[in-house]
Amino acid sequence: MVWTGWVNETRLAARSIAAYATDWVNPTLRLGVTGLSRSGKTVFITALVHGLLTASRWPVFEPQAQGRIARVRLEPQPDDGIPRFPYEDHLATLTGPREWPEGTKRISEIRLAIDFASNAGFMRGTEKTLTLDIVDYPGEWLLDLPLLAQSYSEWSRRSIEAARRPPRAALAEEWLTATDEVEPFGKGGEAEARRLADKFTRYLKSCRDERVSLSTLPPGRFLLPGEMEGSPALTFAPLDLAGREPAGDSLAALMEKRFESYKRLVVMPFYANHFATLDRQVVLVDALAALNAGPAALADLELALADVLTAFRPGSNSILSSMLARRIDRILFAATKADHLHQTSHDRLEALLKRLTDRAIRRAEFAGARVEPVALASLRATRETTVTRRGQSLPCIVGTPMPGEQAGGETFDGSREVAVFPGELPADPTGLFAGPDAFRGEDYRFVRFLPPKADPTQALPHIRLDRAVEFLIGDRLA
Ligand SMILES: Nc1nc2c(ncn2[C@@H]2O[C@H](COP(=O)(O)OP(=O)(O)O)[C@@H](O)[C@H]2O)c(=O)[nH]1
Ligand SMILES: [Mg+2]
Repeated sequence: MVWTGWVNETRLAARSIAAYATDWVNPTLRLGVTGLSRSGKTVFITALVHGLLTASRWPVFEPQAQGRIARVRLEPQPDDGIPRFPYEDHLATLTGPREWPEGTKRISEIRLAIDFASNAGFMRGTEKTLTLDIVDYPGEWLLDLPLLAQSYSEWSRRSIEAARRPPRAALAEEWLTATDEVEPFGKGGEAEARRLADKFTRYLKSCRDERVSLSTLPPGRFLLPGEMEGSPALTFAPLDLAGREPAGDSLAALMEKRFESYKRLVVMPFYANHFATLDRQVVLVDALAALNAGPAALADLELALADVLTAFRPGSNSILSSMLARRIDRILFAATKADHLHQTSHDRLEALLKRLTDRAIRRAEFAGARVEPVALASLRATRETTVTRRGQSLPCIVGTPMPGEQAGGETFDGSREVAVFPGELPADPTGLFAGPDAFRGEDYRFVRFLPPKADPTQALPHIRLDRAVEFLIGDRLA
């Protein structure tokens, strides 16, 4: 490891002492919202903030249901160096032209102050304020954290091994061929590094394609480079080192140097400045996209969840754990977009997610924080109905499919509502993990809908969002 951690560590320790002192008087909860690109972070945060600001009737969110929340207001965020989450713009886009927000590619933050009446012991009835910071960051960055514990040769070996197996093998072919053609221990130059990095990046991007929908694809900035685009720290790729270590001025040595730069310049700062300050975390999972793509995507999603858990609770003597200023004590895994299913399948989606996280917990030997699964829709785009067809009644959903969406041989133009039979998830998810043929010809394909017609001054439709909020902040409003 090139990086020496103590400068950052002391700073973090100082910060956590300060945080502790102010926490006592004026408690602050920093909630991280993450998930891979398109998992639903922007919509989730918009719906969450809106629900709190408009005091939506959320039966399962106790402080609200008990009428103890006096006032919720937006406040200036604490970190001047981070963009503010553009809540107002997103709400306007969703409810005005009924468009889904544009994808975001970086971190952002928003702060709420919640005035509430305590119901805890001798504090009962006293007015308190909880400051809630919501931090939105790409899940791709989170999946980079395991890199900190890997050397370049180790990472190379793992990446190449994974790329040689289906379903990656077909997508990786061009990059792997190019890799086989270079001499890792020959003198390497910029042009070669760039060529391999380009092909490697293209391969990673194709893995995210919705037909494949794989989840474990570090380095995350290769997918979401942001302001780092084109810099040397992003211009490297794995090489087949055949067990040797990089040395001298070889191509392998150049790649190794850049891999270390990536860790130092990209992964570490994110970890120290943002991640290490979080108290609670919600991880949004597009389990339906994985179902759409098939058993391999589902298996990969499980691996990604295990990596996520390792990031939250690194083993006791790792470099990561020494830097954690706070301990994340609750993690919510949320399967988003449940409104693509009839309610008969909501519990089933939750059961599938539970199964995924249980196995990930075991794989990551994870213990300590409370982990809960929920299937939700932050903004419900459909309602339910029953359609009778040939004497059989089918549980269907009604919504306006987005222009270009297809179902039952029909292509929609985005102008009218239709009822679709979304299919049903199996009652027992076990079968979905039974290997490459696990889906037994079952084709899980879900139509995408426009956001619902909604009045932004009123409560917005959702599924189980209140349960998520209760788990994430309910106990801190006691
Ligand atoms: N039907 C439905 N679609 C959703 C919901 N949340 C997100 N989506 C869809 O998922 C896409 C990605 O959501 P977004 O919040 O932008 O994801 P992000 O990249 O994680 O911020 C949106 O454009 C919508 O098409 C939801 O609650 N219901
Ligand atoms: Mg977003």
